[in-house]
Amino acid sequence: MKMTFRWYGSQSDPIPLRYVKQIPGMTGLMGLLDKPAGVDWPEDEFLALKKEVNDAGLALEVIESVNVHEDIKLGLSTRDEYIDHYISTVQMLGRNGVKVIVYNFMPVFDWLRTDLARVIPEDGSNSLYFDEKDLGEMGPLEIVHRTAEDSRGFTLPGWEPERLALLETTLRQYESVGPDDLRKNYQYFLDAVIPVCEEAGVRMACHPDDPAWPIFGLPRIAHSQEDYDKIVRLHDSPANTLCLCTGSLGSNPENDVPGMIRHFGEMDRIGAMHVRNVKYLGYRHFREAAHLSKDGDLDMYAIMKAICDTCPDTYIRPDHGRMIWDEKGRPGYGLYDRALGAAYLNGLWEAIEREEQGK
Ligand SMILES: [Mn+2]
Repeated sequence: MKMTFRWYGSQSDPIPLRYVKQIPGMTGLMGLLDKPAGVDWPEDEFLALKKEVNDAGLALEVIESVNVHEDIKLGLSTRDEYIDHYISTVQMLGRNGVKVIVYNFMPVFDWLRTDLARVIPEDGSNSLYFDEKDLGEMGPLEIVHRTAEDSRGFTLPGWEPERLALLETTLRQYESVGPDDLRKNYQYFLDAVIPVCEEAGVRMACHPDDPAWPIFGLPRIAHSQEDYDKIVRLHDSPANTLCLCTGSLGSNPENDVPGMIRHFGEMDRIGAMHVRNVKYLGYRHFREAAHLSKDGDLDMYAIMKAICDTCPDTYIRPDHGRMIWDEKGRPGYGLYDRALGAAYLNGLWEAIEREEQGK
């Protein structure tokens, strides 16, 4: 297991890289360039990022948020140009040492919450929170504006201003796209990109829908084991993998998260993992919790054990954290609670490995 950390780049992330390096057991980043979907990533900018990260003593083998353009998901005739850009980005990342690209195929909305700073009454910290009932009262446009206001000036992943400007048009375009249409468009994308990944030594890792069910009547096709079985079959290749995000999948208690890790780990279809905990508050109602098992509803020991047993070499990162100790930062992406999360996951890992060695 290689422990990594999401970092937004020195221009927009208040956390210095040396702080990241000082987290025990931290080996590298899941990094990104802040580019709109559909753009061919410039090599010079990536090389500058890579140098900065490597100079801090960290690896840059996983890249996140190489976002898939909406025209590809919609299957529009303009998609081929955007797929060409994607391919060129994959080739560029591959020749510069990147092993895994984390992405998603969610229509319009990336991850979604109804409150980005919900106070946890027990200890006064706050975390990201979702209650479907609140969505029922707000239309998609309203929730987007509220999210933008709550993010304290930071752009949230998947909520780039360029995309939001087109929101109404895009929502209308999806009215005629069902889950099977979306899967067909997904297959078209994978058929073009995966052979390039195989040559470039890169694995694509699909992040699940978050929360793990359809919203606003939009088709969503990546939130259960059954969904993921279909995705790995769309283009059968060791380069067509998943980024199992325990918090996203775990937002739906019907998902057996450790079981899913074992299922896809044994198939060698896990390219990366996001590991965090969630607390159920009711039907389609949850908040993000500290990583510790007893603070939420996921069995973090069982999750780490499943990783150790079936995909022990994968990249993982603590996913979102709470805001604690009065830290001011991007919701979900503060330093302190993610560092605590990494330390806790490393502790579980050491115990599991020792146990294995003792057998
Ligand atoms: Mn995640």
